[in-house]
Formats: sequence, structure tokens, C-alpha cells
Amino acid sequence: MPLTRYGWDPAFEALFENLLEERARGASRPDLVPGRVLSESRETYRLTTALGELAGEPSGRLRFSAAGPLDLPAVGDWVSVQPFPAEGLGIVHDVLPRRSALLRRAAGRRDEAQLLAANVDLLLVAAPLGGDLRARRVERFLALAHEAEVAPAVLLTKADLEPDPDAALSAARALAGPAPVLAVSARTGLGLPALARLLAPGATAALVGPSGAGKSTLVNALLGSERQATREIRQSDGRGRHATTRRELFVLPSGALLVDTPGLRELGLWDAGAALEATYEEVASAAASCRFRDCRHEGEPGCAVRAAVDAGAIDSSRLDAFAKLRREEEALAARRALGPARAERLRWKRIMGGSKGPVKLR
Ligand SMILES: Nc1nc2c(ncn2[C@@H]2O[C@H](COP(=O)(O)OP(=O)(O)O)[C@@H](O)[C@H]2O)c(=O)[nH]1
Ligand SMILES: [Mg+2]
Ligand SMILES: [Zn+2]
Repeated sequence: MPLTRYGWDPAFEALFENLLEERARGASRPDLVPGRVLSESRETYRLTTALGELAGEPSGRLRFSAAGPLDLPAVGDWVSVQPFPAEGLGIVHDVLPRRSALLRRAAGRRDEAQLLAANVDLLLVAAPLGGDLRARRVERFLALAHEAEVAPAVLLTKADLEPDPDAALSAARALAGPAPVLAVSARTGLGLPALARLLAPGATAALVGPSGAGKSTLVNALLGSERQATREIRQSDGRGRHATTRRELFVLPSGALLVDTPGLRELGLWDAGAALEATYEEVASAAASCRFRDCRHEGEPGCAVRAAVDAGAIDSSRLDAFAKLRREEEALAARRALGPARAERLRWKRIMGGSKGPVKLR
């Protein structure tokens, strides 16, 4: 399959040419071809190249010069590959500059970004119907899209399980702002043609959402085959079996590209500052009329946001969610202001057990 089937275009071509020119001036100049990362597992990549699929590994130089995981390839990345087609192998030398990067704060205590996918053009936020629409979770995923400057769309999945799809649609539209909202069912086929119209040939969409939302089932429906393992619920204990464990990029028969992801149990935002204003657009636009420019909408006089809540123009649970994410964001910013060196020193102290209990900040 030619690389254009995987989204290769003149802009990436120009970036690759630049890279070759740079390398031609340097000492090491292996023969390089472009490739795209289809899946990644512990620094081993499945790559598509003009020479076919290769199993890739980062070059020693790439691995050791990487300051962190963001410098290494992720699903969706375009990379330079030194191919060994006879062996089906490739050495990845460089990651091409990304058009977009979906980042989250890595799970656990470390303040580290995790790259979910690169070069994504459309983020499909899956939210299952048939129960409570988890509005706060949908908002977090929308903020992830705004942060990455990737256009979002909301997919209300398993619509066949929903007794009142119209009510669900209007509830979701209230969260989504200008983003499209679709009700879909892989079981009945409802909404699949409309979804297919959102997926442009050559463009890359990524599916995110909680585990069990039906993401992989949708991928299979769009692929027209059972390529992606879906979670079957065991009768005996209701637990899932084949949950998706890694992110993977698929080429749909329509020519669109789609990344399936495992469910994210927690989605910590990485750097959501401005994204919150795009996500809670009604709060941000009312805030422009608050008397104080730094109004926190917590009871200050002349607060236009509170006035809008009292008038029923802003949903108070949306304001609460906005305030909560802003506090999270501020706490992160404060921690980061310690600087990497200081944070590193504190971590070291903690690891060494020099102090009992939490480390005291001077
Ligand atoms: N009723 C119904 N069930 C679905 C639909 N799509 C998926 N499921 C079921 O939901 C469960 C989870 O699906 P899966 O695709 O693995 O979810 P994922 O974790 O988001 O990838 C499986 O048992 C599917 O058969 C749908 O449109 N309607
Ligand atoms: Mg899955
Ligand atoms: Zn205010």
C-alpha cells in the first residue's frame, strides 16, 4: 500500500526532506525511508513503510538522546526508518515534527506526560448510552482535544440501549459546544453512515473513552471485519475478557485512518489552561463581563458568571466542574514552578528515605 494511504502528504514529505538534508551534513547518514507507527509496545513498533510492514526499534542514539517519553515514537507518529526488509526489521532514527499530540498526565504520582497518539486530526469521544451520561468525563475528553488543538466530536455509543436517545442527544449537545454529536450503535448500524462522513480519507481520527464504551466494536464495524478484539462479558461474573490493551492505527476501507485506544481509567489533563476556556465556553464568555478581571466566580461582587447561573443561563454543575479542573490545573502549575531540578531533588530525598513522612518545602 502506498504511504498516502496512511496519511502521508506533501507537508510531511517536506519535513522528511529537511531531515535528510540535515543528515547529509552530518557524519552518520544511513539510508532512510519514512514510516508511520501503527502500534507500539515497550519501545517496539509496528511500522508501515513503502517497503511493507516492519518491526521497528529506536536507534541507540534516539533512545539515549530522548529526554523523556515524548521524544520517542508513539502511535500515529511519522518517523525515519533504516529498513532491513529481508529481516522485516527497521531502525527508527528520528521522529518527524508532530502536527498534533494527544497528551495526558501519566497515571500515578509522577508528573510526566504520556503521549496517547500523534498526528491526529479528529478526536472521537465515546460515551456509552443506556445509563448515566457521565458529563464530567466527556468534558475532560473535550478539554484534551482543545489542549491538543484537535477538533472533537462526541459519539454516543450503544444507542440501541437508550430508551430516550433524543434527550441524551440534547444533553450531550449542551456539553459539546460547536462539536458534532452523533448517536451510534454498532449493533443496529444506527449513525454509522453519519460517522463515516466525519472520517475523511487520509485523515486520522482517534477514539477515546472509557473501557466498555464499544470503541473496538465500532472499529470492527467500520473495518467490516473482526480485526480488533472486543470485550466479551463473561456470563459467570460479568467481567470482561478481551479488552483492548494497546493503541493501534487502522486503515478503514473508506481510506480514513482510525486509532483505537484502551479505556482510560483516569484522564489527568497535562496542560489544560486555555483548553478549559474552550471547553466551558459559556463560563469564559460570561467571565469577560465580571467586574474583576481575575474574578474566580466565588462570590465576588459584580460577578457576571454567578449572575448567569442565578438566571439559569449557566448550569451550576458546569461551573463547579470548571472550577474543579482549574484548581487541578493551578495545583499542577504550582508544583511545576518548583522547577525540574528542585522537584528532582525532593524526589531523590524521598527515595532515599532521608525524611520521615512528606518532604517539607522550605
Ligand atoms: N448493545 C450494544 N452493545 C455493544 C455495542 N457496541 C459494543 N457493545 C458491547 O459492549 C461491550 C464492550 O465493547 P468493546 O468494543 O470491547 O468496548 P471498548 O472497551 O470501548 O473497546 C461488548 O460486550 C460489546 O459487544 C452496541 O452498539 N450496542
Ligand atoms: Mg477496546
Ligand atoms: Zn466572576
